[in-house]
Amino acid sequence: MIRAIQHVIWQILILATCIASALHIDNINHNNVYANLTDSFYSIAIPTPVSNPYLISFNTRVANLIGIDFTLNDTDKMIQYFSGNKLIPGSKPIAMSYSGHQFGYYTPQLGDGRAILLTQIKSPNNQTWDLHLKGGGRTAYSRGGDGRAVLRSTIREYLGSEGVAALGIPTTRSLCITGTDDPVYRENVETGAMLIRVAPSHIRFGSFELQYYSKNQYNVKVLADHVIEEHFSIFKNCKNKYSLFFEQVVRRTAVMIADWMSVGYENGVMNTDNMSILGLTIDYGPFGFVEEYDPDWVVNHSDDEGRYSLRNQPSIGLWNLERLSLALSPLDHGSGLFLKNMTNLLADFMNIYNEHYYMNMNKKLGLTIISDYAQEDRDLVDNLLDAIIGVDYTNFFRELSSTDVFVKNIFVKRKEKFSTWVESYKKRLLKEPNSDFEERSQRMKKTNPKYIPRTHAMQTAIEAAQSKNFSIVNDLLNLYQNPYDEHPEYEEYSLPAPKGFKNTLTCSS
Ligand SMILES: *[C@@H]1O[C@H](CO)[C@@H](O)[C@H](O)[C@H]1NC(C)=O
Ligand SMILES: *[C@@H]1O[C@H](CO)[C@@H](O)[C@H](O)[C@H]1NC(C)=O
Ligand SMILES: *[C@@H]1O[C@H](CO)[C@@H](O)[C@H](O)[C@H]1NC(C)=O
Ligand SMILES: *[C@@H]1O[C@H](CO)[C@@H](O)[C@H](O)[C@H]1NC(C)=O
Ligand SMILES: *[C@@H]1O[C@H](CO)[C@@H](O)[C@H](O)[C@H]1NC(C)=O
Ligand SMILES: *[C@@H]1O[C@H](CO)[C@@H](O)[C@H](O)[C@H]1NC(C)=O
Ligand SMILES: CC(=O)N[C@H]1CO[C@H](CO)[C@@H](O)[C@@H]1O
Repeated sequence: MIRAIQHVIWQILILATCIASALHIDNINHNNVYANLTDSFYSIAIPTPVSNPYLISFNTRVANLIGIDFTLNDTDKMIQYFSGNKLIPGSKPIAMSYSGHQFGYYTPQLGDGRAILLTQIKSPNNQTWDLHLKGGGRTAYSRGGDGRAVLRSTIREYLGSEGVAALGIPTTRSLCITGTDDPVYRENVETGAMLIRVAPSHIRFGSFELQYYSKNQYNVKVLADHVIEEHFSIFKNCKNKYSLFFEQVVRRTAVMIADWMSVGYENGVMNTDNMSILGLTIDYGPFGFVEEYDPDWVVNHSDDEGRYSLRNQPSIGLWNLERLSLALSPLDHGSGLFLKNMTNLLADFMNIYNEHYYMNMNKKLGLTIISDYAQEDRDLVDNLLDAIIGVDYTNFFRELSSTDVFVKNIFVKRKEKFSTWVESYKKRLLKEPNSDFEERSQRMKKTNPKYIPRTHAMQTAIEAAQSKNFSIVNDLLNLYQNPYDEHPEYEEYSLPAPKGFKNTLTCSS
């Protein structure tokens, strides 16, 4: 009887937590399930304090997403927690271990060299979130590095990940940036900063590879079971759970890359340790959005062979999934059936990719009747991309959304190819239930963004932030979080890089 009453009270309490929209940081529900694995999967890592940390930008959208609340009074506390100077009571900070294929070659020991998983929390709606501190100092995997991050790369990740999220693409998120005046020594002396990265999990393909190549087959199973339990729990009692899990990874990876390709996003470092097991865009390094459209564009100037060029992303995604399937092969237990299933699932990757990619692209063209396999609709996309080589990718589609192309010209370099395309577009639109331009334009403006994180615009924000003016960082955050709105007062940030803008991305971050 008493137990029953207790149960009711407990239920009411839980209900109250659900109604309360957010938890105060000190009352957060920690849910350190990853740290509950054995230390083959991580090393304990305590952040190294910095002097006089200050807040650079705070993203309330992500705070709401993960259900934590800060009253203004708590700014100081928040800065202490999120710079790594103090630990949120109940945290279990660790650096995750992994290995991976870098530029095609296996590297045995990688791991979080400048990131620390501070804690995992459970939001009021029961979703688990990793709070990852980037730039928090040395870990067991830092090798020669200092474990710090520079303001420059931190702002790029903050704005980049929020922009990618707002375009509807699965990605890790960014909660806030804090700064310090402690110098960080790179090629030059730079300003240091700390980023709080947030995701349901930071487990990578490389997390599995590390166990596989250390010949620890049991741990491959432990990690797979962990991921299934935490992220694919509907499969956990199925006999073929590993096949179902692998199918999800294949599908999510294909969809993520199709999304990248339709907005012209280039990841830049698709090493297997930079691939999320949940199909999230992760590790914003030399990433970028193509401006003058060129399928062979390579954002990393030192990637001479163009391994990670725009057009190579789908095939590299598949190559990475093949490496993952090898790492998962011990789960087969000798029957050959799981291996066979993985082979079949990999064989389906390009179909899933193409289906999703052409669906996205057909939407960008304002089509509503979308048939995955209509060759005519795929040709319409391919022929257009061939015609717009050399013009700004994002602005072209935005212009196509606002200009009636049958009435007024849009500037392209390949005029003849484009006018042939316009004729085929006109013909295709006749099949739509409504060929009215205004109606199509409204729809297209909700799928063709005006504002995407452009390297030169972010550079402006970085330079201002280096002189302690954070207003442009916050302005750009707002623009990239609302990429389909006009914001006429910010027009300049929708423009391509000015002639002569030198992309000064370097390897150091
Ligand atoms: C960690 O493992 C212990 C022992 O199995 C268990 O009691 C506890 O609930 C686990 N914690 C989490 C957060 O899963
Ligand atoms: C916030 O600070 C003000 C003044 O310092 C104080 O009066 C108020 O009670 C504080 N509020 C909370 C929620 O702590
Ligand atoms: C959260 O999980 C608890 C138990 O695990 C459950 O009782 C509760 O209904 C869940 N709340 C929501 C909002 O899903
Ligand atoms: C392989 O896939 C088939 C078809 O989906 C399924 O019935 C079978 O259980 C899977 N086998 C394994 C070992 O996962
Ligand atoms: C760019 O590519 C080069 C050559 O493959 C590689 O060594 C370097 O690490 C890459 N840069 C970044 C920032 O990933
Ligand atoms: C910060 O930069 C913005 C944009 O350039 C400018 O309008 C503002 O006045 C600057 N703020 C300060 C305090 O200098
Ligand atoms: C941006 C980023 O974090 N990229 C990482 C990708 O993986 C390589 C190792 O393969 C790291 O060195 C990069 O830092």
